[in-house]
Amino acid sequence: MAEQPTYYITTAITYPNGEPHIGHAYEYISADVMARFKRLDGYETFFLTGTDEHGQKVQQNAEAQGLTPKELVDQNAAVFKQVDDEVLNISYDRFIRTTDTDHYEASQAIWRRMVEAGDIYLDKYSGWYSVRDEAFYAESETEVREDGERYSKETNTEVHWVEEESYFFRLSAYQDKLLKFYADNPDYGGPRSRFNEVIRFVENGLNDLSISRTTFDWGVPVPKDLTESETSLDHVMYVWVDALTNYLTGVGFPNTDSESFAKFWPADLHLIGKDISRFHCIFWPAFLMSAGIELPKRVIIHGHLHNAGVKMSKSIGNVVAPSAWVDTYGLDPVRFFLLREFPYGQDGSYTHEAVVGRKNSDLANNLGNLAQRSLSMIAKNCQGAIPEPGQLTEADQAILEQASSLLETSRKAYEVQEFHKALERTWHVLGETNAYFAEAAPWKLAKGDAAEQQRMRTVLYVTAEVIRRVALLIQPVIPDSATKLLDALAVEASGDAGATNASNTGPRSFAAFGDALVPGTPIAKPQPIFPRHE
Ligand code: ME8
Repeated sequence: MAEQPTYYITTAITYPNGEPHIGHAYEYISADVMARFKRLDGYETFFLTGTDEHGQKVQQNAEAQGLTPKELVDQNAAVFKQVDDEVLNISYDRFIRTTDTDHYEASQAIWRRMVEAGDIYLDKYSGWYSVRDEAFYAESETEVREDGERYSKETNTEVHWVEEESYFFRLSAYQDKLLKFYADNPDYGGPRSRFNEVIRFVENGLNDLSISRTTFDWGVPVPKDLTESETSLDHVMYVWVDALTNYLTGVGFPNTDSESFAKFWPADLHLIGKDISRFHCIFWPAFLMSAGIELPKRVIIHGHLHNAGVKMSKSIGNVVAPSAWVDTYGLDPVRFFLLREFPYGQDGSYTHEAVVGRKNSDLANNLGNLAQRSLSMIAKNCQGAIPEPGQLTEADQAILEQASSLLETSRKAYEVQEFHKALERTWHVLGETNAYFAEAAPWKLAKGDAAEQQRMRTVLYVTAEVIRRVALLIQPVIPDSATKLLDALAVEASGDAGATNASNTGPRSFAAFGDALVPGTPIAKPQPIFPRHE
């Protein structure tokens, strides 16, 4: 038997400072959709997500709340995990926390490798630091504003002057290697426009990076045996060194002989937001080159979501909790809206009207009505079983071919994370099928002679077969509704042969895409699956 291909996908790990918002949900859901697609397409998939728990920001927040940092992160990480598990139906394989014991070991191991490569040295750091971003900025990247404080121009967060002993990573030595790597691997970053911004930044030259801190202690300790001859201070790693290493920890590093590491490293996809592209496209490959570890294959950079065009912020009070949306619209409509509405990679602005529009027109009308009408007719006019089609006309064949092409179209779109394109094309085919159904008018044929009744059976068969193909392919996006649809069509669940019309029979592999509905299979009177939002 051919070896099963593997796929390793990660999200950014979130700072568990506040509550998850719809922007976080966007990232989790899009990674989940990608992971589900690969699983259904036959890949052994490992999906990693979690929380980024160290750093000055967490320590300061904890102090402000009268908690220890560990108490704060225990409390908040549980909230993020609960949203993944109970609100968004995220099919991750591991929820990593950077306070997990194995992660300390992994972070110290990569540090040792970078020391062995001669890329880490002790010096003094003086410069501007944003605690909010956990990032260092050159003076030219900052400006003093009206309130007299200094801010990062790019992220509008306040920066403070930091002067302390620090270990440095020789990032400057990696400029040429990185540029060569980008040239050799043009798909490393996507979409191209966002990757180009990173490349331009590297072309302008790189400074060495401060990678340890001594003025607080909430972090992974720099291995003591390496430092005792050089310094009397206790250093903890700069939070981004340990944060990025989570992707290695998740699959068993430093045990590079482990089965999971051998299977899943290098990662196939890091899925992240636009504000952290430099960390993933510059620092991360440089650290890995230094440590002699293979580089990930791709980083996809998504845009940020804004509430009716306004950036979400606690002070404005326009932060949307994922559970609020799911309660209002239902989970599958929310998942569908997020992936269909915004070209992946671009920023997006959402409104109540836009979500309702997608829910009602795309889901309830174009898909829901078509399924409900055709399946009701099968239940009523075809003795409750998938009908036997007659001779196919050109129109029948054309619509079936359009539906057949959706597997390849979707694969191509998913490969470069153009989720919106896969869905756009799928709904285009549904639009054509609606037109085909209206034109053929099977409800009129039902009242006609034997030939017309045969024609009705053919039209109903063809329509149901298009719905089967569409339902298979949209399982990653709307898993619950697609499963109900496949149940209603009595499509066998993978590995569950013989199941007919049982409810919630689980996912169906894309391996079944090329099959067809079997005439004579009994189906029950359909229940509506896609309610309208009133
Ligand atoms: O950056 N719309 O964590 P984080 C879409 N711990 N995505 C958004 C968003 C919005 N409005 N706001 C934030 C960190 N995000 C680090 C990552 S990875 C080794 C360490 C995205 O909690 C953001 O772009 O600030 C990022 O990808 C993720 O949420 C976590 O952001």
